Amino acid sequence: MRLIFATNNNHKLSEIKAILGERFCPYIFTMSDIGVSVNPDENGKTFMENALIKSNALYMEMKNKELLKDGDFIIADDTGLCIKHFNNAPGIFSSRFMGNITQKEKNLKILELMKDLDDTERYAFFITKLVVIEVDKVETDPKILDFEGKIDGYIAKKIEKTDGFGYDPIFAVGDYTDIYKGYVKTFSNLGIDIKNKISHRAKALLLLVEYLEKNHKI
Ligand code: ITT
Repeated sequence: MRLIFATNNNHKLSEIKAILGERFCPYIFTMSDIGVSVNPDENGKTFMENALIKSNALYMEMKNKELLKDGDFIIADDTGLCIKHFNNAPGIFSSRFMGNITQKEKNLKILELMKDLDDTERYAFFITKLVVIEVDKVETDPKILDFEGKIDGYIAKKIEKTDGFGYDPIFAVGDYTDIYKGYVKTFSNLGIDIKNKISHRAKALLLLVEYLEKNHKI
């Protein structure tokens, strides 16, 4: 079995490896391990469509180059932060949100736009959609599976720590009542080990693990 991840995001990849842990190490492959590279336009209208675009691009590339093997799983992760106050934006536009500015600038801009909001108006969630193309036998049509992970939280009022990636410094886990306790649990504050136990990505990957175990793939 090979679990081949269709991502160009190294932060994401290192989280995936840490979440799956040592047991899965021998089975995890990156695009560069396989010697291929795809970077399709993520022009779908949903997380599911974008994850399918990415996994299918890698599947087709490997098929055309005759690199597929029986027992391959081609996996894409499409993730986004959805903020209620912005009608669930940035959502599928999480990487393109606010155009060509740095992630730090994006995070600061979001805090600025939300600075007058009441604690109860700061709800947000992270969602990960995994689309998995299961190649049982190279010569037969593959199966398409999908798994989802979601975590509720809120947008913090200030950045205390910048560890992690993307929106980690401003997304806090839990609900706004935690704000009153003075304990803001942003993913950056919690640290990567805790994030990887509870995150949207961890939840989605654990469903994949359950599938692999149930079907005796591992
Ligand atoms: P690939 O499509 O190559 O996997 P990407 O960076 O485009 O990489 P996504 O579309 O899934 O991946 O994610 C969009 C952006 O959302 C990403 O660039 C980060 O800024 C942010 N993001 C994704 N996962 C995150 C996480 O766990 N914590 C914080 N921000 C995250």
